[in-house]
Amino acid sequence: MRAALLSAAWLMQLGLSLASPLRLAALPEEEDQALAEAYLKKFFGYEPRAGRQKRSCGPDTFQAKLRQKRSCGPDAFQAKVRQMQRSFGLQESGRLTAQTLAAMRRPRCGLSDAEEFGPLTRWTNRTLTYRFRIEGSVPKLRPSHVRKAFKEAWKLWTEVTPLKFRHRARREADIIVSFNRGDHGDGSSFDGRGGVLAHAFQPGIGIGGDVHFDAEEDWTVNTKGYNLFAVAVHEFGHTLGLLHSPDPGAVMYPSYNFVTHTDFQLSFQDVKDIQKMYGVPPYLSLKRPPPKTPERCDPDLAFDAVSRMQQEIVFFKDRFMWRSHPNFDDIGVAFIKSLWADVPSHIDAAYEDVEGSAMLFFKGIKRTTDVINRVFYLILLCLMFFRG
Ligand SMILES: [Ca+2]
Ligand SMILES: [Ca+2]
Ligand SMILES: [Zn+2]
Ligand SMILES: [Zn+2]
Repeated sequence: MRAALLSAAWLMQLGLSLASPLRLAALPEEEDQALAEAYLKKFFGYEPRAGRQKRSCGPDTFQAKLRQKRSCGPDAFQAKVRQMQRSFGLQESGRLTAQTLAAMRRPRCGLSDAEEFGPLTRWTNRTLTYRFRIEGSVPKLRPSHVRKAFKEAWKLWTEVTPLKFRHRARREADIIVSFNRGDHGDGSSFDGRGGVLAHAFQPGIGIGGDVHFDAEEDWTVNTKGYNLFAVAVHEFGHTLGLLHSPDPGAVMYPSYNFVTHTDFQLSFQDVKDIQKMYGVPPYLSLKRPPPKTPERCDPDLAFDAVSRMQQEIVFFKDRFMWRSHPNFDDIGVAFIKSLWADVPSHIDAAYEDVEGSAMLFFKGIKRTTDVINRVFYLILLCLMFFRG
């Protein structure tokens, strides 16, 4: 009985895994190419060949031909794909792999990854003021829920810096947070449901530091739709001056990580980056240390668990899983919670129940000298061995 209390198991039906990013590669190639071109144009400053030819592909000199090849030819497309892959921490192949296309399909922040920001800008004040300006309606969300989500999002940043935020109901403020639709006058139109969810401006006067959320999204305060708190944490990072991070565990990754509220925290990289700009707070009161993202190629990396899942082999470590599919040569990293919201991080074992089309996860077996626990652990291992 005691051993059972120390351990917890999660049984997850595999139907969910069919929504995996790897299936996306089955779509027709032209569709993928069109998606990639539109994406790279929007976020990485890619100029497709047809548009370029009229303007710059004229002179017949060697240098002009070389320039033309670089900016107009397939090399330019591949270079942009590589740049995009670098931004997302993917393998830089320059090819539209399944993982690359999956990353392009994820809802994301509207900030371009190709913009030249120059030196990082930061606020000189340590106390910043913010205010909401709600233009139009925010579907389904009560103003009190909106305020709470924003307050909690600020808190993650103030916990690790000497910064303070003060809410202002009426007077002007450093940071104006608003919900906007379509073209809202700043040259970066919103695109309706999905795609770009929000964008923010770097520190500065006027529009500087302001945050805009696409009012047409299905904003929520839970795991359905798009969690306002999760998106706000990322956008507030930009408001403070942070750029995107290629670390898939970072809040500042270009696409959002939607995990449950209680599991949401800044990563080691986020904290390092923000403290580089603003320093450390007088008292550090973090309940949990900010998690580092494991490096796939770290020679000292030991996985928490490895299991088959249909055709794939899945490697688990901390909050993450890597999925290796026999038909694709790139291995995708994802949060375990992105597929199974109830499965905790740092699991002890996982196995696929082929007959039941389910995955079983185990966590919480204490590896101590406690005999009962050891026996229970062995039972679990045997179960895995014979049924797997
Ligand atoms: Ca949108
Ligand atoms: Ca402002
Ligand atoms: Zn962003
Ligand atoms: Zn805007």
